Amino acid sequence: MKCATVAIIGRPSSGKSTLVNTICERKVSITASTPQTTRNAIRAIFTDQRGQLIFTDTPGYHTSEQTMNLRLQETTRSALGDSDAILYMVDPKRPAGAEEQAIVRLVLAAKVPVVIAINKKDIAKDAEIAEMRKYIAEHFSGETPVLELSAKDDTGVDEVLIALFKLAPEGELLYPEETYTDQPIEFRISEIIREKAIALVTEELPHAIYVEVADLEYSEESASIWIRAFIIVERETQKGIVVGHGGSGIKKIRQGAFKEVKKLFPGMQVHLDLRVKAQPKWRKNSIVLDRILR
Ligand SMILES: Nc1nc2c(ncn2[C@@H]2O[C@H](COP(=O)(O)OP(=O)(O)OP(=O)(O)O)[C@@H](O)[C@H]2O)c(=O)[nH]1
Ligand SMILES: [Mg+2]
Repeated sequence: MKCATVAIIGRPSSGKSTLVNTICERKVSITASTPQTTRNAIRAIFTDQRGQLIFTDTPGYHTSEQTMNLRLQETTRSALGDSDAILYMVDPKRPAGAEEQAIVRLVLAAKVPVVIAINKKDIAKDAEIAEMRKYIAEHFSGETPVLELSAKDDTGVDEVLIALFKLAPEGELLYPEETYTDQPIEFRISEIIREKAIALVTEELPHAIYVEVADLEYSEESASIWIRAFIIVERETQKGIVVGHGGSGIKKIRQGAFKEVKKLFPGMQVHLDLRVKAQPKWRKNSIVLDRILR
């Protein structure tokens, strides 16, 4: 049996969370078309007859000095330090710049085996992939596996797993076979709601949103669960954008989230109550950040 912990690192929006979802064949980590979606180190566990790969999906590495961003960078760096291997994901649609360079430095400094995944091959032009390969060859040894894939279309993903199992050490499974994540249920619910809220808004607003599950009440008697959650924005004026005309926005978020949250509680009746509130400057508030960026 083989068993390895694998940190997935890459720039925001390179497709890290999409990949773990494809590998685990379910939503383990939320995704969005806007960058900087993942805010925590998210475990995604894959097990088959070869053994177990314990992935850590990390926040996209973005070089900015803002308080929250520095915390996200720290989360990513510590995931790298704790891993047997790194899966370094690049987006060939975006030219490598200073940010990519900072990631290359981190990856090399970790001194663990690396597999490089050139993602989005379904939309990348041959010239863009060639350009990315050239960049990689300038920084990594010729022995580093470089694979092309589409995390979205599930092409080339098996080859990534093969490459990772090849370098994984022998070891017993760390998690039971059927486990695919270790996220607490409140966290999963809040992430699902955040995904639906982010999908609805544009520009800077996705970054101004966090979600908190305030109440989770089980009733065994009626096989039901009551969930009360807050979607929190930074300014009063942003509340209306989330709520939408005549409540259409919040209704859409609730419907989308409800469908997925229900799957987490099979056979139970789910009640999902969503409220929107503003909390000025939460992204600089260390009490909030400590709570949501565990
Ligand atoms: N065409 C195409 N789009 C992809 C592929 N993989 C991911 N995407 C899209 O890229 C966007 C970002 O995907 P995510 O998986 O959220 O990216 P991420 O690297 O986790 O982003 P952060 O959490 O912000 O670091 C989404 O719109 C995905 O649908 C792919 O293989 N092909
Ligand atoms: Mg992500």
